[in-house]
Amino acid sequence: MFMPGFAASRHEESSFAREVREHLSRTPQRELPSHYFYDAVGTRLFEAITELQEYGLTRADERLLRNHAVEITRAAGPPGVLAELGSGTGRKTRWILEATRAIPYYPIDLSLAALQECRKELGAIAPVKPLHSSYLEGLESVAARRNGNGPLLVLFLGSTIGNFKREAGCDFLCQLRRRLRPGDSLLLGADMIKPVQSLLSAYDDPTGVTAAFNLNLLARVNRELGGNFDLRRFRHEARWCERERRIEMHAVSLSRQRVSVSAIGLRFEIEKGESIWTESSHKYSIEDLDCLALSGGFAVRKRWIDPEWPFSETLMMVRP
Ligand code: AVJ
Repeated sequence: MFMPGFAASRHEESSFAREVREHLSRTPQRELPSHYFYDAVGTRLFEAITELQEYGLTRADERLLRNHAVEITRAAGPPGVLAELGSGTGRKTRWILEATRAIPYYPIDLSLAALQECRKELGAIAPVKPLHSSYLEGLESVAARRNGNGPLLVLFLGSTIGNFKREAGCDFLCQLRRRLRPGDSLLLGADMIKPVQSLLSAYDDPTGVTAAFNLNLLARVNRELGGNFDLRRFRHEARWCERERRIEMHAVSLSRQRVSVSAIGLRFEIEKGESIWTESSHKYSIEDLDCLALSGGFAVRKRWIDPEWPFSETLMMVRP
């Protein structure tokens, strides 16, 4: 297994410190970067979210992949190599792998535990070659090792693209495109625009699982960077931003209070009602996705949409 893991983990730690300092110091809106939600606690809380009645996103993604795996792989080439950005344990990818011959599968993720589980679960279906790295670095390694194995299919599922600001999502697709060649393809999972009330319930469920997921980011800063956030003096809030067509999650301060994060030498005061912005989940229309594909250097080949919870898988081919 290729896992230049330990150097990467140490690197990861210091970038956590750096990014937290930079984001918490932003004015007038303090922020925290959403990709740090997924420590051991956060990963479990996210798994619980995916089981919630109100949060249909992950089930819709899985339904589409399960029901259309054969069609997807056929339309993609069929592929000779599979890579997945942010694979986690690769649970959703089983059907795609079962629909292909035993082609090499490169799951790319920052969680070593998830990659190990992935290899254990899927190793019997295909040769699994975990890459412990960021998305683009991982894709770079895949490109370097693909040999003459035929077209590469890249999976970017779960509407992770939604966490990027629209402009950054577009840049990201261009970066991705640059590491691919004609004949390669990308399967992009994206959550669609839907009635605001159902989105607000999905991101502020009545059992409070999403609230715990959100506040765990403050808890992680406490645990790993010597922060003193008093979690009882913050509340979870999910907001719909109509202009940007996104759900925003915030941790709102319930009183004026002082916060310090000793490992990064940061102290600040936060007002009652002031928030720390922790996540954006952008929602897409069909036109948004067509436009994203085009400006990223891809041509849309085919699209599947779940009727129960509007969610889309868009298969796009690299344009020469
Ligand atoms: C895993 C990024 C797709 O934005 O819906 C779930 C994370 N945040 N509930 C999303 C999340 C709040 C999720 N993604």
